[in-house]
Amino acid sequence: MKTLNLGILAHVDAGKTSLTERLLHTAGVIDEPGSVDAGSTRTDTMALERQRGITIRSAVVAFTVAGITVNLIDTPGHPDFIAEVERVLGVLDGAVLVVSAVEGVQAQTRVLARTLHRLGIPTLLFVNKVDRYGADPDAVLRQIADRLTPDVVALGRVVAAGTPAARWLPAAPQDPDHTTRLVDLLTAHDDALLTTYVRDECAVTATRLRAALAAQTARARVHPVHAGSAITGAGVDDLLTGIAELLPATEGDDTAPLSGTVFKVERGPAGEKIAYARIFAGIVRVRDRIRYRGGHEAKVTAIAVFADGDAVARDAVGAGRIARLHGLTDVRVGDHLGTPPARPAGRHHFSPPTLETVVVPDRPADRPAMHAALTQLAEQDPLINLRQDDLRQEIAVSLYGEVQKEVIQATLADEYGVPVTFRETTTVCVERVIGVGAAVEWIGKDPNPFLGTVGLRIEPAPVGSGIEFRLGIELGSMPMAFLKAVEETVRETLRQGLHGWAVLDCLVTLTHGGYWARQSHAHGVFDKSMSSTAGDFRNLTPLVLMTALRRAGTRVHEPVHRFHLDLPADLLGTVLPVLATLDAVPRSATLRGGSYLLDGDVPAGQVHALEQRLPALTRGEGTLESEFDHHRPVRGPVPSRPRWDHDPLHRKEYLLAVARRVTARPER
Ligand SMILES: Nc1nc2c(ncn2[C@@H]2O[C@H](COP(=O)(O)OP(=O)(O)OP(=O)(O)O)[C@@H](O)[C@H]2O)c(=O)[nH]1
Ligand SMILES: [Mg+2]
Repeated sequence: MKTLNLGILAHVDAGKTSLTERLLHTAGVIDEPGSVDAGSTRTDTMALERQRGITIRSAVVAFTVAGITVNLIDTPGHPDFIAEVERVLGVLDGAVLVVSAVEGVQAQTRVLARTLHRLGIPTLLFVNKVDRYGADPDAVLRQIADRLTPDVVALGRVVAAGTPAARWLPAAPQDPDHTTRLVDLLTAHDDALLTTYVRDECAVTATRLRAALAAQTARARVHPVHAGSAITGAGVDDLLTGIAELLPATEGDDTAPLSGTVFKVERGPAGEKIAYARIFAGIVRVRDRIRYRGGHEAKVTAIAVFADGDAVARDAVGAGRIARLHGLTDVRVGDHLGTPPARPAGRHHFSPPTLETVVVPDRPADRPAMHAALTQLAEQDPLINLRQDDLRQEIAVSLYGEVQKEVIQATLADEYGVPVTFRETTTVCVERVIGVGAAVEWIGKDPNPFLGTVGLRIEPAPVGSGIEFRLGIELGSMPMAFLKAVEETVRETLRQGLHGWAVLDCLVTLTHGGYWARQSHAHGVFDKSMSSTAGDFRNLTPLVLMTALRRAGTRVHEPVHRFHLDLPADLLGTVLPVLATLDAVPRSATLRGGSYLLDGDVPAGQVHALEQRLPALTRGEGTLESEFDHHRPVRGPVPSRPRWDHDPLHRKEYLLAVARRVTARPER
């Protein structure tokens, strides 16, 4: 049986969870669609999700349509939970991008559309909420073409938009206008179709066009647009047909070696780990031992797959499917099972968190429990970083925003029984290398306390290029283990630059390398005082690199968000001076109807303040959206971050070795 792993993505509140319910209902899995407002949906199951009416975690439900098993992944739309979207992207065969017919294309819609496009994920668009007052599906379609992609085609139209009686009328296959629109779009990407059409228009039948549409949708070249309402059900049956006919369901190869990806890790009632994995190839059976992440291996103790709205226990799960696997004790989000899949997980698709806060337990005795709980949460959320400072007994988490902070607080209190508060939220800056710097320490030459020669040069690299490590010495001139130790330590060291912030985008070249080969005494005992080890390189590299970095110099940059502010036109004069006090810089202002649309830049650290002031400033009528855009050099005093305990420069071995340096080293 074919499977389609389908993500439902959208800006917050566009109606993803409601649409998921409606699709389950239309597919015949549930008698009555649940309601977000009543807290009765299949996918918003956390207490917090039900209380707040927002999705926090992604969830999987399945139904069958036209002989295809569709695993539907409902994702959260709030930008604070983008990590949840991030990790499902790698397992999708297709997506439905939902756009509200009232609010139109929103900030997160653009972020998601860009990412889906970059990853080449076949995507249908669904213009939802056509029944709501103010819905304007035609205007939204124009916005989609203007702001998301011109390669879209509506497969029908809405009548009585903005009323509860709104309906979706699918275009008739022979409708000449519709045919012209389809031909225009499809021939732009398909020369064979164009040639046939030019020779004989009649040869391009409606069936042929539909097949061409499916083929180009599968290649993510074009995006069919449906519209309707998750609440009244208008247009949802036609969307279901589109999902089955236009998106590429797969039939994986069960006989191939196992290859899968873990995209979600949950804890069961007894605290055991449950991994959600997409199996790309091969088959997993209960009691199979499977390999994942480096050398880890574990036995699968139970398997469940998704079917007809439920998770059902199975003895095995085959290629193409999504399964819940029990028994993989050390598993983490992003782990590959068996052979790594053809589609590499690669870099993160969205920008990393730009805020950070120190978490403080209300009861000091809860510190170990809080630490364990936060570690578990970070495991479930690969974009959350924990930074721990043993000296100060503090732990900090990185954050996307204030809502995520509230969720962490509620989760710690409700699920782990650990009430906490947060210190003030601070901005996470970065450092960029500004010049070229080099340094070298020679083996056996003071003040180098380690048995190794390391020379490094550091220089700036283009924005977004990451940290590149190059060998400026012959590959064979040092054992591989030592080279690896240097490279790994370079990357670790650059997590904290001269001011304590992560250093981005630079090229580091190993210019010198040397070691003393393994030496033994006559009686065969390894003599550490005469033989280089990987540890020497791990300890020496930070010293050399930091000296080189100091010579190169860095500049601290702060994260800047692009904001989109919609406010009543008469208030522009009141709002502009406030923006200035928050260091927000408007880039453009467009008058649309009775309101101004302001686009501009605002430092990430001021977004929350702006959000808080907005209701009072705009009589509650203003709306603000923002997303991370770029880093810019900090103006004014340079913020620095205290160095944390994983800092290689503070490592115990290093301090011990330096101490040893002052005592005599054995003569060679
Ligand atoms: N009138 C109308 N209301 C809708 C429709 N779809 C969703 N809603 C309402 O819009 C609100 C948000 O719906 P959700 O389904 O939770 O939206 P979501 O996209 O899942 O939201 P997040 O997961 O939090 O990003 C709820 O109050 C729904 O009842 C629709 O088609 N018509
Ligand atoms: Mg939702």
